[in-house]
Amino acid sequence: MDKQNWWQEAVIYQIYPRSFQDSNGDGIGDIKGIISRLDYLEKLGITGIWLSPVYKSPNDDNGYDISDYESIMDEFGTMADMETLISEAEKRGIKIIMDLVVNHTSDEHPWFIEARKSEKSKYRDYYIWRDAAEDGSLPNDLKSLFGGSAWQWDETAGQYYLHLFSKKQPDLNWENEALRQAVYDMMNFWIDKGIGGFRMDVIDLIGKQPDKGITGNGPKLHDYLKEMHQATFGGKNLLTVGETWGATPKIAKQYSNPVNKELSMVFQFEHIGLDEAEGKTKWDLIPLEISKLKEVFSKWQTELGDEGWNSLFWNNHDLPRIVSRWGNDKEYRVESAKMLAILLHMMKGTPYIYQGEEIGMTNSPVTDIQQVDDIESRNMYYERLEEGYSKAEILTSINAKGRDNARTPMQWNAQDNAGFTTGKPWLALNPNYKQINVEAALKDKNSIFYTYQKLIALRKENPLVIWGEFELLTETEEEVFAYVRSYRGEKWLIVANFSVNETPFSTEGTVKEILIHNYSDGQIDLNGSTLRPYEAFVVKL
Ligand code: TEU
Ligand code: CA
Repeated sequence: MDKQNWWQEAVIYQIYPRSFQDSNGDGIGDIKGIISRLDYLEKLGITGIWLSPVYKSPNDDNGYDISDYESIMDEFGTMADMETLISEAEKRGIKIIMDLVVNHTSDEHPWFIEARKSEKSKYRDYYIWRDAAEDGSLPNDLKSLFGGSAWQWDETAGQYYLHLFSKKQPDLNWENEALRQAVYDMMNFWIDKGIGGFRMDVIDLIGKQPDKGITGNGPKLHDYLKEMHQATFGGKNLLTVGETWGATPKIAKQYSNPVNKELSMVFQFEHIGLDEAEGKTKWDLIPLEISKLKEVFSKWQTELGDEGWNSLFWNNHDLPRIVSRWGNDKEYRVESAKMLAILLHMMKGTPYIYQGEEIGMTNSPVTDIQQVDDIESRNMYYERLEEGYSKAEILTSINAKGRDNARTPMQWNAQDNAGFTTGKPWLALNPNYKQINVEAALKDKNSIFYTYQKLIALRKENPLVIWGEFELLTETEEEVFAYVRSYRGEKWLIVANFSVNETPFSTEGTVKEILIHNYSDGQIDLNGSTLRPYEAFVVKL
């Protein structure tokens, strides 16, 4: 594996623009708002921003339904603002990674508007159309990930079109060469603006074969990515990260082995599925088994070897807050948030921090569906009501897993609306912003923020964190996740107690230096000690 890529040493921060910082009091975060917070991000130490979509969009799925890839959503600002963001970030050593959503467009994209009008339009075949079956019924039983059939009857077209997400997100037909070329042209438009790369939304779906019921990992997927690489970012040393729900280590190597000339890395979701009941959906919860988490992470840490690269994340705009999920957002919020950060950031791969994670933001419970904005949660609510679930049951699932948990506005200070907006926020704030906010975190030298800052600094200063081998310690209590990183004769031990209880721990070796510790009173004895609730540390052996 080449060792010269900036993205292997990078730490990326994800911004969900709608919820980050409003600059004009309309209650919606915007690009000027982001620019005003770049100094904060520089202080944290991150070197890249993954910006969730800022393109023109009717917002059926908050920007993941794009109606014009080459202009900016009015609420977010202008193309000039976007160019300022790229250059202001650059001044601070931060690259902007754009969200590339090309599995589908909005149904309000001019391509789709033209496509549905006439079979003769050159855009018709940009999308996936099928006739009704003989008896008028659906082409097949493919389901949308947002509920219901994936086929929508279009009166004007006189055919069904495919939408793996909402009805307002028709799927693009990647078999059409002109469509592929149009996507590459659009990517080059952004590359020419000086961006640092792309995060590729549900990219593993573009090789779909709907008639065969194949959606993920279709037969032509990798051909398309190789073609895209060559036509756009190849040779430009950009970061490209694919969102690939179905990736195994073997598949991840196909994508990210540099010799294959596809992507830098992918987001794999195996760890994310561990609290879902087998064969059910994300809404059907089971408790997390730490042993499974260890198994999944060590598999990914060791199996890619030199033939691929990992991305590391706990959170994004689709997932509940990690401290509420696998930490403890009550008594041990600070300790457990730091524990989770230490555990993840000392692994091999490129870490991603989702906005607010660095101050330990928590899930934001709702008591009624009217408080929910997210299309996925809303669709599921009405579908399950019909299936006979109780409102209470459904709300329990939404509070645990709903996407709005991650989307409540960023908590900047203890003033009105947490300093996010002077107007009415588009989505209610988490009421805990008076305690949990950036201003308070910056004032407290023991805050979660400074743990993230320190972890980023350790990564920048120590090649071991980037390149070192990973080895899981297997002789520990179930709740203790411990591993060793080694590089050129140096060894670091990382220990994390996943339990609210005291847990015994012992291993061979002596501590040469404590590099980071989530309890402030320093002593660490490796030969027979007791870890405190959620205690975590990194030591040089
Ligand atoms: O997410 C892909 C995706 O499959 C999600 O819908 C996922 O199933 C669910 O959110 C897990 O909780 C991407 C984007 O990240 C998401 O925000 C978009 O809604 C979706 O694609 C469609 O573009
Ligand atoms: Ca605004």
